[in-house]
Amino acid sequence: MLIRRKEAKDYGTKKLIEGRFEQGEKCLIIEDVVTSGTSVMETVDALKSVGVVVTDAVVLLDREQGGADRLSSQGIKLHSVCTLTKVLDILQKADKLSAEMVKKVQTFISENKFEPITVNKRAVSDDTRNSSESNKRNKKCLKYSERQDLCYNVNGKKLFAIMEAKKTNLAFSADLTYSQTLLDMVDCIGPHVCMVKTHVDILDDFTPQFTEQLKKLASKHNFMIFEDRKFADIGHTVKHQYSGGVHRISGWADITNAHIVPGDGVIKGLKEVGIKEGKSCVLIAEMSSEGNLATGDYTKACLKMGEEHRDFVIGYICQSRLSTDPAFIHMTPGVQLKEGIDALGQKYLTPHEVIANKHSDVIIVGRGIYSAEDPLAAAKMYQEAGYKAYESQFD
Ligand code: 5BU
Repeated sequence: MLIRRKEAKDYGTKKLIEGRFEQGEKCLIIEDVVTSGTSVMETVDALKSVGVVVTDAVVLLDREQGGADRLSSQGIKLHSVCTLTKVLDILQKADKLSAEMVKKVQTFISENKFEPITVNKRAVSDDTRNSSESNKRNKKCLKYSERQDLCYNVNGKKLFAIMEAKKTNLAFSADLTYSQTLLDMVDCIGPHVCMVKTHVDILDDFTPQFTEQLKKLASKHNFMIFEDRKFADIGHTVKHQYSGGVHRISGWADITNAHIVPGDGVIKGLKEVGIKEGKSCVLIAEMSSEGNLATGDYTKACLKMGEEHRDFVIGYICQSRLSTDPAFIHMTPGVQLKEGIDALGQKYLTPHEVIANKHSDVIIVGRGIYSAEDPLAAAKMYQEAGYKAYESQFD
């Protein structure tokens, strides 16, 4: 028998899987209740990471909210001892539950189903992108608070929790070149953002103290730090780029990102460093710049890699929602209050277009804030526009 720990003990072997096993051995998972299937998938991932094969899981009660389909799409067959329908039937026949209550529960279950984990075809088909059918499907989106429970990585949960608590889906892209200017601006607009994104390599006066101060501001204002490093090399190299050099990114950035051009070795390399430090990654599935090549099959392959590494990958940089798995967070750069294009091909969409129409989750705004006459007032405007657009999806 093997046991999966929820967290590695901070003493001893630090293993997530306890027990005796040989690589390549098969293991059956036993669970008490399945709702979305997330917990079973986490166990599958932990077992796979140590070379144990899993194809089946047994559950005492299947709440029939889509968990079986989600697991099946990941190659896991779920066998349930009992389903919620059976339990309701037994209780009603034994006069323990009124017909009215049974109906209420059935309605709740049918309205709160989790969609199977699949690659959304909108990733490769522009024709369907604006179709009313796909818009209708996306209208059924879940609230941040509901999605946070489905995340596979602690940083995904944390980001959703911050967005809900601070009522903001605004990420500030702090592309400033002097540390103190950047820190002062972040201190000023910190209450209005869920995340601050940096390009630490454009700072003219970088010192390790800069990252210490940024971390302090992140605690003070409750935002996450995202270093937009865009790793794009083989696994062995990115491991060093992520943990070492002058910037030591894995030590202070909660989230970083990667291009998938090298294949999933880039994710594996980053994961080796980041996962034990509680860090996470987003994959660049699409870009905002004119003529970029991150489209079609490339985007599709990116989503697949994200799903395969969902213990570390929390979402995608993209121009619209791509994955139907509500655990993944979609972040969109190229946002200003007016649509347009800059002199170097950066294309801009409005917060409303990005969140309400394209169903992304986070707007990433740089010059729209730091080049504004009053950056604080601008940040408030973007916060309000982004959050209103999010809420409009539930009207
Ligand atoms: P802007 O000033 O709002 O245009 O800044 C956008 C930021 O997002 C900037 O840091 C870019 O490097 C970053 N970005 C982007 O604009 N488009 C992309 O596709 C990706 C990142 Br990936």
